[in-house]
Amino acid sequence: MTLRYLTAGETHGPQLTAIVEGLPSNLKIDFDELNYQLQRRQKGHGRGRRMQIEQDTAKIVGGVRHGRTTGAPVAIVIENKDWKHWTTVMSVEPVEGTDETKRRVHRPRPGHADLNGGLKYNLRDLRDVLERSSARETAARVACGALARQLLAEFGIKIGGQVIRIGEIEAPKHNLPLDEIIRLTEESPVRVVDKETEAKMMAHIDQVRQEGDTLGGIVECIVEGVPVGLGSHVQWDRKLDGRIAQAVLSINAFKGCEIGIGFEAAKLRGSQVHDEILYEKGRGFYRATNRAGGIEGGMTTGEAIVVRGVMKPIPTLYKPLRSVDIDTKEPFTAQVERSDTCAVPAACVVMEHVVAWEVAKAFLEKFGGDSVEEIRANLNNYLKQLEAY
Ligand code: EPS
Repeated sequence: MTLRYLTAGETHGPQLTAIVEGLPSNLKIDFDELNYQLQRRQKGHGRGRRMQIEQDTAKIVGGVRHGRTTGAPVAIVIENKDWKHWTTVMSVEPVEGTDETKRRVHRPRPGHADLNGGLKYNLRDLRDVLERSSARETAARVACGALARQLLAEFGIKIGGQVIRIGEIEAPKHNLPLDEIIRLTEESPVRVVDKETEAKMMAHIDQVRQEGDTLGGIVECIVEGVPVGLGSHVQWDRKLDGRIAQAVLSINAFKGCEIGIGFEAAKLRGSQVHDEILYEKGRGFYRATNRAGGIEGGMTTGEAIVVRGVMKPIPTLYKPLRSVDIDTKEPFTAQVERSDTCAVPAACVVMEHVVAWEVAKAFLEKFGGDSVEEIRANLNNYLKQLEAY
């Protein structure tokens, strides 16, 4: 059985729920680290008032005993603190009341799932769609990814992320080591390493917020310490780059994904793109550069995995866009809703976790065992094989 997870829950419902299956037994769970990752996702300049209400903490209600996984499915619950304001609107039981008291939504917001979801599921209250399509769900995904991250950490695999662009402001290129990137971005409200860029991005967000508009951006995730050979070239759905891209594009509002130099490769020559192969005794094979972003032929090369994702600006705008009422079929300009102006720094944390998940899944496919000890033995055996190659 491969690693898998499901999430359930609505943004203004009582809680988010996740079930993770396929984690080995005897993985020591660091509860503080798990909640630390959830808190990281809540931060960032440009978030709205909702984040002042929520204080995400993961309650594990299955699969962990005395601080260690047992091999059983791990069940996680994250409470929505905002729920107390929505008990009638989000009641599971039928309630009496008007459209107003139930806060029925009949005016689809452009750029959201509202209209497509209403048409597809034959729902005349678009709240049924928007409650689930909300990016609130990414809290549950970060919790699942945080467990994958702890599994990877057990085997020396480390993950970090940084914001590359917010709207018009792009961060300058740098060659800082991953530990430095992690340290510096953690101190930054927009998750960039450079203070000058940070100030420009924050001012840009403030300006755009005043104009009633929103901003997107580009985020990058780096995974270090990955052994060569995760994923496979032999079948389309086993290629790790394809699987990572699927995970990244599944994050709310993500419209693009690239690995390594990605889209830049289109304008360069082959000699400027491919990474030369070198060999050193003790170190083994390695690449002179890492433009491939750690993946060639659908498999890890042993260099760092570098993934970028593009997030579109949040579609809930204070500046109205045209839409059509599903009852009257009359045009209207969208009403004001509470929202974030920019959630790119939070999306960076989400991306780290969905990528961690895919890497952990590929890791378990290669070294799979039912306990951490069995996996370690399999990994060590493989590393010996690589040494002798
Ligand atoms: C979201 C809208 C806002 C965000 C929310 C995602 O929530 P609300 O409608 O309650 O103001 O705050 O993000 C989160 C709650 C979260 O935890 O990230 C949306 O429409 O996607």
